[in-house]
Amino acid sequence: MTKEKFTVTAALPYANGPLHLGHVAGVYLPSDIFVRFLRMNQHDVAFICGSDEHGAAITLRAKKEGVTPQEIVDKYDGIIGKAFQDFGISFDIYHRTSSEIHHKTAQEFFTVLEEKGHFTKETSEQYYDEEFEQFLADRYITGTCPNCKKENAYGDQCESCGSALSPTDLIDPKSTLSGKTPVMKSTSHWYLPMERHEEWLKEWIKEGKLDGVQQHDPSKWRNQVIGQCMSWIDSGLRPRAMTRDLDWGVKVPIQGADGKVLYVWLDAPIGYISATKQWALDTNKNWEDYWTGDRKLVHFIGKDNIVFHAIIFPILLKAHEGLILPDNVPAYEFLNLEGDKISTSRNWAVWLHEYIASYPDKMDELKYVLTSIAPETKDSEFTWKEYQVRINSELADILGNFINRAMVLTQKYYEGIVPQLGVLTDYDNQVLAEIKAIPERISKLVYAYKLREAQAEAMNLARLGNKYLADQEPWKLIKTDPVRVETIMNIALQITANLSIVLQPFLPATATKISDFLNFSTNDWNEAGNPSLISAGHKTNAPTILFQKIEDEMVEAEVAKLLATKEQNSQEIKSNEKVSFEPQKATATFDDFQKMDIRLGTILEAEKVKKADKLLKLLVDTGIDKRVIVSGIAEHYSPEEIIGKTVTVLMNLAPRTIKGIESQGMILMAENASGELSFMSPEKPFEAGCGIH
Ligand code: B3M
Ligand code: ZN
Repeated sequence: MTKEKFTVTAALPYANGPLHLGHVAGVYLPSDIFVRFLRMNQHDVAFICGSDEHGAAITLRAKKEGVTPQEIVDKYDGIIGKAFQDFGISFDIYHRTSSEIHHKTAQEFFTVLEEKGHFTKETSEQYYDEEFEQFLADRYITGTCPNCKKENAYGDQCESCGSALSPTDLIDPKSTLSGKTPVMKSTSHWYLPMERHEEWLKEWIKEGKLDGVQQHDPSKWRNQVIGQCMSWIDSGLRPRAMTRDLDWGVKVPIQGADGKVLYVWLDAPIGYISATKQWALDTNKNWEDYWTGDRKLVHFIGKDNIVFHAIIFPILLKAHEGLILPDNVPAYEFLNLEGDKISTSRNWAVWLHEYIASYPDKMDELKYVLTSIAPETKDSEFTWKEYQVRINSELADILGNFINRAMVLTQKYYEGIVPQLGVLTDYDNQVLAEIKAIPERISKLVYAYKLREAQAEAMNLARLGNKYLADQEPWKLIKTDPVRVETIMNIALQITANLSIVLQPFLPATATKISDFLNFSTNDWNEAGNPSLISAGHKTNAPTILFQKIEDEMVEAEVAKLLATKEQNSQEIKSNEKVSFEPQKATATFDDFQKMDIRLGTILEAEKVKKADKLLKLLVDTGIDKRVIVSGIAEHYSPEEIIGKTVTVLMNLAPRTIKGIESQGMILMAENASGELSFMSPEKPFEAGCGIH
């Protein structure tokens, strides 16, 4: 394998909240596995990350917590950075976009593009919140997504379908600050005319070529990445504002641009470059070496970041000139949690720092489970039950069991000394052939960004070992054929040694433990596949148990914790309900009111209307007659519970035929903010027919 150069980035997490398992499974763990693997193959690698500390994600959080944006980023940068360290994500640098070097780098970048004529300055009407005296971009504005029609899409993107948006795309836009419908107001900004880049982008994304020269292999790009980019390009690229009217961010480096900062999606990816600069300063390197020449730039991201990394940042990099464009943008889908979307605002998440605090000796267990279920090509789901099953029946019963048997029997039979390899059977030869083949299969999968399958392949080596010992039963043969047992144990120890290598990218702590047991260690991937890694006569150590089984109590406690969150959320929703009632309607005259005949009526009969989920057919005693009324309350009341109730009836509403039934009037209901209904029943036992005036 030729040695290559890689700059690997992991999406900069917003310093507006802690990390949850979705972030870990879909960005940080896969990038870490990839990088550990590259390092073991002696490629030249820089692994870059840091906190994204600008943009509305930060300022809105600060407003919510009643503190300054600086306090927010300091707090969460600390929590996130520590969690990465404790969990064991092996960044070369974890930097911050609030740093001086970043502000300077981003401003210089902007200036280069401005001077080369890559921006246009335009004045336009933008949404503005009059109450808060602020323009509304990005997360300051929400509305219905024009693509997937889900509510609460942001002004820059929809988190449901991942599409990138502009505020004016939103249906029924509302200010996040005041909750009100914004007005339009004029302001000037620097725009990136993306449409100028359409042609080369198409060729580059679909064919991997830039000016006819092959840059990357598009068959290695995930379908959803190419698909999302092409659908964005095909729907027509438009100029995109690269500056904002805000006071938190990187100041626009142009005179007279007071009160304007760089768009967070302009400054954040440049954060990869400024972090590289800082790292180069710290370690005596040239940062340019990591952003120029024959180096592969790889961005690990979540699917909601695709267009920013595969379209906008490449435009900026190319426009700047001299910098490399990404070789691949492995984007991950979303990880759900126990049947629901992970949500920071609803606290529906397993927080990494909390997991670490609760289970400080179970990092590899979590890594294993998250890689096994990683949302590589479609959304996937984490449940505590699956966490338990995978650890108990895979890590403990297969890997742990095999290693323990191999090491314990070596202690027992040979006082820890590796025995001789003797005459080989066909079975032995098959096993040795597999030892040779597996590392190559893992390599292929890792280079294809199929880390889930790659880890499964590494586990296949443990499966092979476990089965080999179970089939050969050295514990029985030791009495009848001790010479044969030497060969079996030698092979079992070769498998063990190979596991200490191939597991390293995925389960680094476990691999180290196995190395300690064996008293053998290498971090050179090329040594894997060798069926005689450790020689006869080598002294090994007594093992300890690799994986404790996960008890039902732990699963139950974690699920209970989540359910408590759910309960708390629904309480909060209830207590927030007072907020949004309809404003008063236009004035009605006394005559208007007099026209309406409203009386008490008693429900005599009630039944569901066929093929209509919402409707009940009622027979109501109105004092003057018994009449049929169709009412849309079936989702709130069952027929049985309302028979006999005295309610309020609008008598002289023009009859309407609903689902073939003529409805002669309407039952009046009160409705609260969450859409619950209540009858308007008399406070005293008044009878049907009484008028309401
Ligand atoms: N801060 C992550 C997110 O969308 C965003 C990534 C920036 S990477 C340059 O949650
Ligand atoms: Zn959408």
